[in-house]
Amino acid sequence: MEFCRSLPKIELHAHINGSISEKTMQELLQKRSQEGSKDPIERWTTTIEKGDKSLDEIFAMFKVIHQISNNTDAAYKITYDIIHEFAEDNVKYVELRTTPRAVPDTGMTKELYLESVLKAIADCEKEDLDIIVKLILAIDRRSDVNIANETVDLAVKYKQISNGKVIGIDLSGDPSVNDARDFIPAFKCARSKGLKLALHLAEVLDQNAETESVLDLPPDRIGHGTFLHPEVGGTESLVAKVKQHKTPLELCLTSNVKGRTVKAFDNHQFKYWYDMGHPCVVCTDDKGVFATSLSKEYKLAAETFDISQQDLYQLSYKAIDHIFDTEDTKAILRQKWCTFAENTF
Ligand code: 6MZ
Repeated sequence: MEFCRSLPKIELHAHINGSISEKTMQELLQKRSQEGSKDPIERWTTTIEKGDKSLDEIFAMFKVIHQISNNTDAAYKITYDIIHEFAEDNVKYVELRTTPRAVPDTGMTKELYLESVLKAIADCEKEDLDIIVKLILAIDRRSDVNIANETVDLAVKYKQISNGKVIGIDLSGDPSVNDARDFIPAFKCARSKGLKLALHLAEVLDQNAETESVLDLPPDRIGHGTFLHPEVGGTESLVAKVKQHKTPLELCLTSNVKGRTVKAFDNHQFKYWYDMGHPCVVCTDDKGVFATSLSKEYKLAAETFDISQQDLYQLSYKAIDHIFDTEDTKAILRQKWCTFAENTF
């Protein structure tokens, strides 16, 4: 664990409202009760520490989290705390992702929400933390095409205003709902405006047809890709497309096992792709909800798949190739990794 903690790391798949730590959640709840809020939420149990839950139960948890993070102050605090927590875990570069959200009751518009998140990122930057933070805007697949187009417009607008902090579009949300193909025009529009695409694909079984079409874009990265390969219900054709484009996979071990889409760690799709030398990036997904950290995920990967310290270092070093930021940022990061290697091996 000590090695995994000291290893410089890249986090490319972290949903803001799933990454809230227990500490932040308690502080937000305390503030609410001091303000006399009459919420039904008395005691928060964020994490799935003991025993796993189905994806349905996990999505129900997001609804509860969203009740607490329903105002701009909370959005700011959550983002600010998450960045500090990743920095403490030796994450040197993080791409956070979030779904723009409006809550009329508290006066929070999608714009005000994003401005709070971006202000937290900017304030952390001023503190000289040793971490670079970028933002991806998420399209929730439960929403309709008009909302997806609005999200792309917001990403374009805030990419400019924030001087490149917003760098991409994600597709996420309950994977059993709707069809990802409906959003292909929105993805193409985003790409034409200089945004990268990090899309959740094949997170659940029986999505081969939509996955096949979306892979033709192709996306710049794939979230999960749990059911791509034939052994688990995917197809050779899906695998061929992912391999042809060398599309990196964002892999979240704890999330998939706790969410019961993968039976056990040693069944995780990480093994299939890593063993063939395909680009794999270890990520947390929702470090709060799943009670994990990026260091823990590296340790899990090392223990489960018998990866040496040198190979673990390579795994984290190669993640730099798959960030959405510029070549200049990649060069800065590579320098940090080389310094670590010189001092360690
Ligand atoms: C799909 C997920 C997810 O956007 O409010 N989200 N979508 N699969 C997953 N695997 C477990 N984990 C999180 O963060 C919370 C939202 O992220 C998406 C869901 O849409 C969830 O509502 P934000 O910051």
